[in-house]
Amino acid sequence: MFRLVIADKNFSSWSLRPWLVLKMVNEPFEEIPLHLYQPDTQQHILQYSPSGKVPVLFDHHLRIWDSLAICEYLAECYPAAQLWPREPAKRATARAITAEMHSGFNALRQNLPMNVVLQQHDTVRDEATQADIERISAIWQTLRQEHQGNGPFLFGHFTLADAMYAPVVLRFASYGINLPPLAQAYAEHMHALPAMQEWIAGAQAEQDGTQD
Ligand SMILES: N[C@@H](CCC(=O)N[C@@H](CS)C(=O)NCC(=O)O)C(=O)O
Repeated sequence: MFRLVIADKNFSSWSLRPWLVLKMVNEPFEEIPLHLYQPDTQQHILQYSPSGKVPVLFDHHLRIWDSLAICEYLAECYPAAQLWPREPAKRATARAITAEMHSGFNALRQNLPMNVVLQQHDTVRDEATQADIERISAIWQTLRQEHQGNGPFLFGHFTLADAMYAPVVLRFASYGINLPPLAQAYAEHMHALPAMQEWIAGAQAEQDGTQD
């Protein structure tokens, strides 16, 4: 059975991505939860992760750190799920927006950090954050326009691109970001997925202190 080391569901956007992929392919896995922002956080993470960051996936003796490397591995483990679109042009676009998320949107990350239980709709946004929001909104709107007929996800069916943007769906909900209609419908669909609801419930339980 896979073991996935993650951090707090309320805060750990990088953990959500591979966690969601495992849920979407219906693969049972053991979850190893760690806590961020504690004096011994780094020490605990280093017991599992050579980079000092989570998530980390264990498949028997194989250890994979970094959310995108884990997602890529899962795409290879589950070819039938088509976690990358089958068609090369679509796959290239999916990889481009995935890379854009993995390596960019720093202003959004810094200024609108994931905090699942937070509802703070009056945040003042600087120019760089607003530009990140507009770019993501345009990505979602354009892809949904193109793939409307093929299903509710960015490329019709669920792909790694949806997983990479899943934390942004939660951020936009927390900070009350307005989106154009197709992008908004996409965000609502993602938010309502049973796996996303499970993650949200986990974040709420952590914050209520009902879960360690
Ligand atoms: N590029 C890494 C980033 C992982 C990352 O920054 N994880 C955060 C939690 S969301 C972390 O481990 N922080 C702990 C620390 O820096 O002490 C990935 O994609 O997995």
